[in-house]
Amino acid sequence: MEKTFAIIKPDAFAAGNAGKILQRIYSEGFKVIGLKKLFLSKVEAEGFYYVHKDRPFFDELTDFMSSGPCIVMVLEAENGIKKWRDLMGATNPAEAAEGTLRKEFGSSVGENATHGSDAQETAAFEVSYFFSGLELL
Ligand code: FUP
Repeated sequence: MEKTFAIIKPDAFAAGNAGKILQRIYSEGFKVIGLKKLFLSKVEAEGFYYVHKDRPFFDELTDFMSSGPCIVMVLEAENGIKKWRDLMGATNPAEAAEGTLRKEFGSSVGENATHGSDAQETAAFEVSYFFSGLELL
């Protein structure tokens, strides 16, 4: 079993799609190990996305991620990192496959409904950025 870190982003939360996304998470066979609602500050969003700090979209991305509440989660499944990224679909919802979360709930490359770790190292950083060990029992 492998853990990954996931976010239901502010666009999806504000649109009332958190329940439908959680339904998909369970029906696809993930175990939800950790879950909480947060309203990130700009500084907290910048710390989370620091790997993108030199990218042209960094300011827009961190403004968006701090624009409203989101749900952060730790998910577990066999091959969980890839499994969750496959369920999310391509970064740009316009390019995401039918049946993926970003296709169904995303509206643009920035406002794309969900986040998922892309590798084991990033998953470890992202889980520990938001959750303590006690929250993952
Ligand atoms: P992903 O791993 O699919 O979330 O995509 P990236 O790591 O490439 O990008 C992280 C986030 O930056 C995306 F979810 C949305 C945002 N982004 C933009 O806003 N504009 C871009 O051109 C690329 C990414």
